[in-house]
Amino acid sequence: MPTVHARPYDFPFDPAHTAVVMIDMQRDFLEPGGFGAMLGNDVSLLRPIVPACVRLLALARAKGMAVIHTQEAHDAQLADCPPSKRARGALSCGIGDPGPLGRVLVAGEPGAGFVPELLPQPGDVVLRKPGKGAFHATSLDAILHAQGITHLLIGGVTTEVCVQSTMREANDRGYECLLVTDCAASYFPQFHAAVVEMMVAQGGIVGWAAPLAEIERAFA
Ligand code: TIU
Repeated sequence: MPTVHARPYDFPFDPAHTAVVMIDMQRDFLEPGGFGAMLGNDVSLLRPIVPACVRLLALARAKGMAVIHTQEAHDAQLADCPPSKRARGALSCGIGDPGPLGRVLVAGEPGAGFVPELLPQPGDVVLRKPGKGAFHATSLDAILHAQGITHLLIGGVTTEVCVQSTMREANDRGYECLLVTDCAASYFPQFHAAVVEMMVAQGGIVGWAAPLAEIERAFA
């Protein structure tokens, strides 16, 4: 069985029961004019992980692991967007408003789409989610159960918001989770680093962490 030399200790996993979960690699978070930019962030900080994410997805497909892309987006009526979420930040151009990438964080708009390098391929699962955690108000748990998935390799953006929320939700549901450290990024590098430490502290209280090279090495 492939075993990743991870923190805080080795992470063995069966590819047939493992999914790569790629969190919210959307134009709204990575490109100027999207939701991340509206929040006042330097969105250029997220782009450097894209090549590693491409390699992780290619490895997953080559080794028979499930691939799940999550997408933070709301329906056109914003029926699944709590007013509290829409109001947060008091943005002049916020969720549902027309912006340079279409209506901000609305499904089907250009900004809600994935960055071109990471478009879903046939056989991948695409999961729209209204919250930060991918288990909240979605069928993710049922999808993983149906496919016999017990282990998750998690990447995407941003590390301390949707990635961390999802990893914590998954850990509480009994999934063994590894954060792929160079396939995740934050607008705040210090938050990314802190999350990695939080996940693996206390004997892996939330899970494991390792860079992509260690996952590739596990298959070598
Ligand atoms: N703002 C921020 O850092 N993240 C989000 O709003 N969503 C995700 O992390 N996907």
